Amino acid sequence: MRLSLSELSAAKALKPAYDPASLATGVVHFGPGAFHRAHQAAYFDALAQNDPRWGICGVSLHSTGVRDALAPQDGLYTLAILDEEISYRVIGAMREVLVGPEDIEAVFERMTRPSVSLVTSTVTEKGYCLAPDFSLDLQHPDIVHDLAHPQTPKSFIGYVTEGLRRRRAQGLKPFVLIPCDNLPKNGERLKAAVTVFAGQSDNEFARWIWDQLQCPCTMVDSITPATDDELRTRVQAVVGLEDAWPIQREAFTQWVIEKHVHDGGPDWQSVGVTLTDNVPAYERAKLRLLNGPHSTLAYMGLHRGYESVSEAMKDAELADIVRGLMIEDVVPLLEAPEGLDLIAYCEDILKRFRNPAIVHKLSQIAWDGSQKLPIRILSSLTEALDRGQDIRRLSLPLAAWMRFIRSKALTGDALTDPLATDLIAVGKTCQDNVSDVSRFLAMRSVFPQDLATDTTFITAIEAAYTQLLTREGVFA
Ligand code: CS2
Repeated sequence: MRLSLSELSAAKALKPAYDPASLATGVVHFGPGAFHRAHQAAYFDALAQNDPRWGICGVSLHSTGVRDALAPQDGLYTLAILDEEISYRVIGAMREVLVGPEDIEAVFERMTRPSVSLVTSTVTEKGYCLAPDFSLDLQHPDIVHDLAHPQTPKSFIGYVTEGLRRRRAQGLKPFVLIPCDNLPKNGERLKAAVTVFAGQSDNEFARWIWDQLQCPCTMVDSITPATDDELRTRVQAVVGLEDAWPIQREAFTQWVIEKHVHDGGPDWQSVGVTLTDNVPAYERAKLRLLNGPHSTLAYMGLHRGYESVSEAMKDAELADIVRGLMIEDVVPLLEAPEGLDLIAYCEDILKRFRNPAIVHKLSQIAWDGSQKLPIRILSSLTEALDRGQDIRRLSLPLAAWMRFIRSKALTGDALTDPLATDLIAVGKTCQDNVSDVSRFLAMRSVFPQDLATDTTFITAIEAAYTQLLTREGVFA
């Protein structure tokens, strides 16, 4: 028997204490992948217990997978919380999933409903089509396409802008736009990108967006490994119903949203969302103390032959490198958000990394390194360099990433990265000696000129690269 509204009562899991079918669509979410369904959808599900206005319409921009899995299940899926305690919960907030390219007008119909006052996104770093300086990349092929064909966009930016244009034409207020990706100043940058896009054809419209659109910055956090068949089997055994796409995550979850104006918006605080004026402090701490170490474990751990985060954390030397990087290298660069002890925050993160109840694949975290490393590691490294701090340890993940690209180029395994073609081309020219470093540093889309030509940086990165080549990455 498959999970669905008619079978819901049979599910041996925590069930929605409301009728999912009665929810109104209040949110259009772009990118209804695992992270969204583990994180924001769980908050909307909690809101729905008391307020039926926040049902979600998910919009996939590329694949049909989520729609095909969830449509026969009436949008229901199981959230497995795997930690010291294990629990299973059926989420009812996802009311429908549309596939953008198949149903563009339906997407705009949802975006222009008066009941829809929120648009959220988890489209990954690359989904915002930004240049290395975080401004809209007007050369990006999807942006070029969308500027020429605004009614049939391909990019998230194109959808949002056209949705806003239609709302304005119908005399509706803009929706509140809440990006939920690991991008510094995500709200500020998204708003700037949408305004620039609109301004390419209509300055008045761009001004309307600039004046009226609320696009708060956010910090989102919950470790969410990709779904695999093991999880499907496990969920079916425990819940007693087949579920084509359950989701797993740790117990910890955090959502911090910049204070903003949203008349009649959700009662965020009632479901544990933090509203603050100081999102940058949370976001910098999280990007640099969780995501940076994650990427470090990914590239260094793969180099040492490990598969998952918890396995890599059992390597005492690697765990020491990561702890040192967090506490000695990064913490001194940060301002603590109010009431947060950064050292305790680091220890909690290290404990989360050791969580034996989940298998978080290093290869999953290793995706899109060209987009992630500048935000997660280079940001700290550049500041450490400016302050004259030791940057040898912060250079290790970058050198390990270069080795990772080299090994992909050698084996011919697929590399998931928007710059894959360029990276593999560089990887293929590697000589497996220190001269490889300069080939990577020449990539301006990853390493800014000032940094790439700094002699202290070059020396540190070459030393780290040599260390990885000659020994098992011992850091002395
Ligand atoms: C991870 C994140 O895959 C990755 O790059 O670092 O997805 C991480 O698990 C989340 O940001 C945790 O909130």
